[in-house]
Order: sequence, then structure tokens, then C-alpha cells
Amino acid sequence: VQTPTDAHFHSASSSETGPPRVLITGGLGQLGMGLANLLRNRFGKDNVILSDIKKPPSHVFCSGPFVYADVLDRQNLREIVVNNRVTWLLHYSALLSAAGEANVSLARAVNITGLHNVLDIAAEHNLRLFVPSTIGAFGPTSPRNRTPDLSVQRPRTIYGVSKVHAELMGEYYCHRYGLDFRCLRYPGVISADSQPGGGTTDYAVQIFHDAVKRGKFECNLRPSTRLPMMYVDDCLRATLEVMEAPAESFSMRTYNVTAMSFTPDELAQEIAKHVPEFRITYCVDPVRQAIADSWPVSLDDSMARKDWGWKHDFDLPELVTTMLSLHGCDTR
Ligand code: AKB
Repeated sequence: VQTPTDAHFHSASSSETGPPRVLITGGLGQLGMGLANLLRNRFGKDNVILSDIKKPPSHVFCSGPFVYADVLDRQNLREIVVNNRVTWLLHYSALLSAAGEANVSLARAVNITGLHNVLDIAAEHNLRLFVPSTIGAFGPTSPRNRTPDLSVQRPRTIYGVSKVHAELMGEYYCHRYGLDFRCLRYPGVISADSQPGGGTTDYAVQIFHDAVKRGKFECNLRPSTRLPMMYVDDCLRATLEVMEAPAESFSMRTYNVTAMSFTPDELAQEIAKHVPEFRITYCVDPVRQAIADSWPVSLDDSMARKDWGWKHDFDLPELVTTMLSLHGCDTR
């Protein structure tokens, strides 16, 4: 293991001009492909490289550059960054909350050791680095309503602990080595054409599929479990906006972002306005329920709104009509 020394790292100033050359790790998860599409529209198809350790489906492979990248293999990662003249790195490789509790040592390796590799390579090669954080970086002793950016963070999951670590390490590298680190704490993200995996907020994705295909859904959280949420288009736009924002606009490097908060019961009622036969039942998963009960019910994202102009487009009604129509349901 290499320990960082000042000599390894370039100064923060960059002579690069033109569009960024982007690498996305963990690109076959819930957000990678959508993010690649957004960034390819903006910066050109060949300037955005998607990567993962899994074999991509053919539509992913055909829509732009894809490479194998294992964040636990520092040499492999460095080679990709150097050979492709990467200037922006968006680091999505991670095990989510419930998956992390099911395999703590893998989560520790991917979420913490993987992050160390990414941080060092980003600092060595003067990259702009984005790492997503999460509402899971808060815990039972954090304020639960309108949780501010700066508050107690004592999460009880390995996922949460690894994300607090990522926030602090990124901010430390920014301060110590001039690394251009940018981080958003995402709420639960709801998308139609890509599935999450191993998360606590996953129910809010699956419910739309089951409502349209089966007219019913069995929820693994209690009906009154309120969590912060966001539609995927808002989440990806927030990410692009924070990456493009001038560094001078930041008063900090890790921002809360949110759009809405709802419970399974409220979501089901909104879906039933368009799918009258829809019925929700409950079979609580104790692991996921305990995780959800330790998370904020709403986030205060006023600093993101003030500093770099964050504004969400989708509230609950628009989220539901959009998701239902993407699943082929007529909501007119
Ligand atoms: C999860 O549920 O683990 C994630 C998250 C909120 O970070 N979707």
C-alpha cells in the first residue's frame, strides 16, 4: 500500500482546456448509465467512459466507451486514467445499505479501500473527483427533521460509516492537497429504466413496476416510514450542476440535496389515483426497517440552493405520473 506524500500529488492548478474526459466507476449500478447519457450529451460520446467489473449488456457497450475497472486494483485504475487522459472521475462503486450489512467485509473493501485508491489517483493526476454520499451518512443521533449539512453523524451501518469516511477524506484531501473534491448527499433515488440493488429505499422503485404489472405490491418497510427521495433526472442534473459549478461558489464540499419526503402509504395513495385497483401490503424486513428508522425523514438542502443554485423539478405528483407512464401506464 502506498502512503500519500506531497510529492505524489500535482498542484491544484490545471492547464487542461476543452471538454472534460470523464470516467465513471460502478457504472452498471442504478445511476451510471443515466449519468453517462447526460454527460455524453453535454461533452461528447467519446469523452465519457463507463466502467465496472461486470460484463455490460450490449446496449450499454454500443452506446459509448466501456472499460473494465476494479477500484480495488489501483494499478488498473491508474492505467485507465493515464491512457484515457481522464480529468473528471465520478466514483459510484459501492455496496448500498442493506447489501453492506449482509457482507460487511466486502463493503469495507469496496467502499473504503476502493475510495482510498480513487482519492490517491485523483490527487496524483489532478482530477476533479465526485463521490456520492447519502442520507445513510446520518444516524439515530442526527436531527431527523430537516437534517442540516453540518450535524451529528454517527451512522449504524457500514455503508453509512464508509460514506462519512468518504466525505471526511475527500474534504481532507481538498484542504491538504488541493484536490477538487465534490460530494452530494443523495436521498433515495427513484428511476424507471435501471434498478438499484441492496438499498433501503429500493421499495420506492419496485412499487411502480409491481403496481403496473401486478396491481399490487408487498412493501418491506412500515407504512409510516418517511424518507427523503428524489427522481433520477433531478439527481443526475444536481450531479452535473455541482461538477460544473465554479469552485468559488462553494462554502463547503459536501452538500445535502433533496426534492421530497414521503411514506410508503402516501406513495401508494398517490399511485392509486392513477391505478385504482392498486393494493399495497406490508411484510417488514427488520434489517431495512432498523436502517430506515435511523435515517433523516427530511433534509435541509438550503446551502446547495443558495451556493450553486440547486432546484428540484419533481415533487410527488410529477414523480408518480412520470414513473407510471415510463412503465406503460396511461396517466391522462
Ligand atoms: C440505500 O437505500 O441504501 C440508498 C441510499 C439512500 O443511499 N438508496
